[in-house]
Amino acid sequence: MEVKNKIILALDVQNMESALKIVEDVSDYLDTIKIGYPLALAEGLGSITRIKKEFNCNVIADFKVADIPETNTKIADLTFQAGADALIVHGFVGGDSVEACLESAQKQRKEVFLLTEMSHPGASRFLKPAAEDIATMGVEMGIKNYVAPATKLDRLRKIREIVGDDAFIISPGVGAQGGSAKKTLQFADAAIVGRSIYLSESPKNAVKSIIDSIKP
Ligand code: NUP
Repeated sequence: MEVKNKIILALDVQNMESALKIVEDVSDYLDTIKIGYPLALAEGLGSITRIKKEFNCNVIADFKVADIPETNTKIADLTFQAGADALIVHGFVGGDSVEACLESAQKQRKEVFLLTEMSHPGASRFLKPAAEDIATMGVEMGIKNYVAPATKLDRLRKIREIVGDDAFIISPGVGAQGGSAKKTLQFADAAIVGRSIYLSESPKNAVKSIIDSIKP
């Protein structure tokens, strides 16, 4: 996936009107939007369809899919049918559950992002010990896209080492969670930024200043 300016907007607002306003405001600078539960549960899967249609942007559905394979297939099919280009899937549930999402993606020519370790402090207890194994599983399964944390650069670097330079890593935790875009992009291909953009009085200016901050 090509991500303009290496920044992905996490659009975690809870109504369509503000979602559309924010995307419109940043659309000269960003072309990749991550939509997760806050917007999809508030406004339905149609929020993905509408944003994709109105802005012709890449949409990554962040549903952190983590169920048995049969249920994962249904979730993935519905999400891709709604227009999402990619789906974020948890790795800790195991290869069969991830494979179900990959098969759904392949049928519809879409992509899967494998979530390895998470960015919040609580992830250190259960996910950290498993994260390297999850990344290794992803490599064995031929997965190209990964999610790894911007708040833990040593962990992000380790996951990059495992998945290799050809893999595509997107990294949440920049801004509100304390991560730096510039440092993150030493190891990741794109940074995911939510609150620092959508809570700003001017989302466009917030994006511009992040873009400035990552210039060499
Ligand atoms: O490990 C993760 N951490 C994380 O913050 C995996 C994620 N998918 N996210 C998501 O990234 C989170 O749900 C939110 O949508 C976004 C970060 O938003 P913010 O902290 O920049 O507001």
